[in-house]
Amino acid sequence: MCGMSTLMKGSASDKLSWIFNLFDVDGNGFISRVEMVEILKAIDGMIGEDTHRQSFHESTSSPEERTEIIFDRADENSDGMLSKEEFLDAARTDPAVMAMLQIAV
Ligand SMILES: [Ca+2]
Ligand SMILES: [Ca+2]
Repeated sequence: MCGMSTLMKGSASDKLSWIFNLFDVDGNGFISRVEMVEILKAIDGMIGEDTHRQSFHESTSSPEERTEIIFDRADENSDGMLSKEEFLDAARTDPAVMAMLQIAV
C-alpha cells in the first residue's frame, strides 16, 4: 500500500488524517458505512486470518459488525456518515474504536 512511509513518520494527528483519507474512498470528506466496510475488509486481508482471530472476539470480528459499532460510537449527529471531526474525536478518545479499526497510532 502506498503512503505507508508517511504514516510512520508523522505525528498522531497526521496519521489520523491519513487514515481518514484512506477510509474516505471517494474523497467527499465523509466516511460512509460502505467505505468503512470495504477498508476494514482490505485491512483484514492484509493482516491475515490468524492475527485476526487472536485480536478479536468472535462476536465483533466481521467488518460489517465492527462498522456498526464504530458508527454507533463515533457518528455523533447520527447522519450515517463520519465527518473528519467525528472520526478524529472518536479515534483520540475511544480506544475501542482504534482497536476495531486495527490501527495503532
Ligand atoms: Ca466518502
Ligand atoms: Ca456524522
